[in-house]
Amino acid sequence: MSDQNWTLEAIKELYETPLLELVFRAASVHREHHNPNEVQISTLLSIKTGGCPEDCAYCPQAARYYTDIEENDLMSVHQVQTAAMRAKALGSSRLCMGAAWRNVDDGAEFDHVLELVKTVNKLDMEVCATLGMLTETQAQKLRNAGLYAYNHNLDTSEDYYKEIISTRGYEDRLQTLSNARKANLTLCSGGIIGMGESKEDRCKMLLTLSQLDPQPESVPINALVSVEGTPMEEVEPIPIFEMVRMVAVTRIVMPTSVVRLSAGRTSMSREGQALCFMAGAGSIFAGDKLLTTPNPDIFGDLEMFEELGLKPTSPYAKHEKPEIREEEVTAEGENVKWSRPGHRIEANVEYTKLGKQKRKESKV
Ligand code: SAM
Ligand code: DTB
Ligand code: SF4
Repeated sequence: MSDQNWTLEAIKELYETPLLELVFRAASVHREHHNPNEVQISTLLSIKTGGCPEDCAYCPQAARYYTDIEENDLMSVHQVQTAAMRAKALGSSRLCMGAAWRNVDDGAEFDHVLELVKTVNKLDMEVCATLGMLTETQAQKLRNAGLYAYNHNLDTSEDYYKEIISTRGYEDRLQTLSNARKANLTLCSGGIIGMGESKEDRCKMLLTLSQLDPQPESVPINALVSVEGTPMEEVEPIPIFEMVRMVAVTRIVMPTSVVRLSAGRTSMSREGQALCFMAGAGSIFAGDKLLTTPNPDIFGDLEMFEELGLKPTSPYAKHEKPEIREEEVTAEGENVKWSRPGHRIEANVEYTKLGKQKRKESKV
């Protein structure tokens, strides 16, 4: 069976396999394509925090919810360089810069992001960015600045997407992934489990990801971090064995991708994480913060690596370092229309009202 030929039935069957059998199969696939003793350390850096116009029900950075994150404008080159150098010294081979934007707008802020990308590229780290929706021209400019990967998650199935976000459509996500691919960027795209979706939704998301040709080089699996003030604040953490299962199925369905054990590690034991590595996770996000929420302490993670005999992966282990090119990129015939589905998600609408009310009260 070629990689893109998975069916929903086959993925669901995998998902229902007895856990230890599933982990064994995933571990076997992992060994065919990856070094099981290497795990990439990737560091997240929120270069622009909060104030996002979107209504993603899981996200503490959506302006309409009442969360107590610290909002920040774009970071300076110096701030980013300092953070990247520290991350590199502690074993990170990738820096992923995140901005709380709906989409990239051309102009001074985007030009500044291009400078940030060049700065990190020159440190010989894999540079990844997650900036929201992107046109092909913008993707090309990022590539010329030395960007290695673009993170843009599908997050869940197309059906369930409509239950968690009303301000954009699934097709926008797929379009951005295609734009990034056309610009020769590697793709990082995965999702979140534990948002109330069904197992079938998880399998459907994996099916869609597996049908991308080529499949994404990196697939982050996040466990929902339920943040107070978001519509998902009361959602219970996903059991660890569901996470292991999801990692294992992802591993089998996309055998050459790096599966990233992403948000949610603060609620996982070392034993739980070790099972995820066994099941094929080949990367973690490290550093005491993800974008806005806590993450395990890096020294604790390095101790865990020591205990498990894991080594951090070197940068550009699979693909070449992108050169910085000073070429002009001109948009030709690009007609960008992102969707505005505008359906109502009652829980989000209620939280938006509550957020506004609380903000008003805190101003008086
Ligand atoms: N604004 C851009 C976008 O939406 O693509 C980039 C930043 S956004 C915060 C990146 C990803 O973080 C989301 O797609 C989602 O998968 C993940 N994320 C956000 N909040 C999360 C949470 N509370 N728990 C787990 N993952 C989360
Ligand atoms: C991804 O899949 N997970 C990371 C990264 N890609 C950008 C983000 C996790 C964010 C968790 C919530 C927060 O810290 O704000
Ligand atoms: Fe904005 Fe991204 Fe958060 Fe959605 S996930 S609210 S687009 S920062």
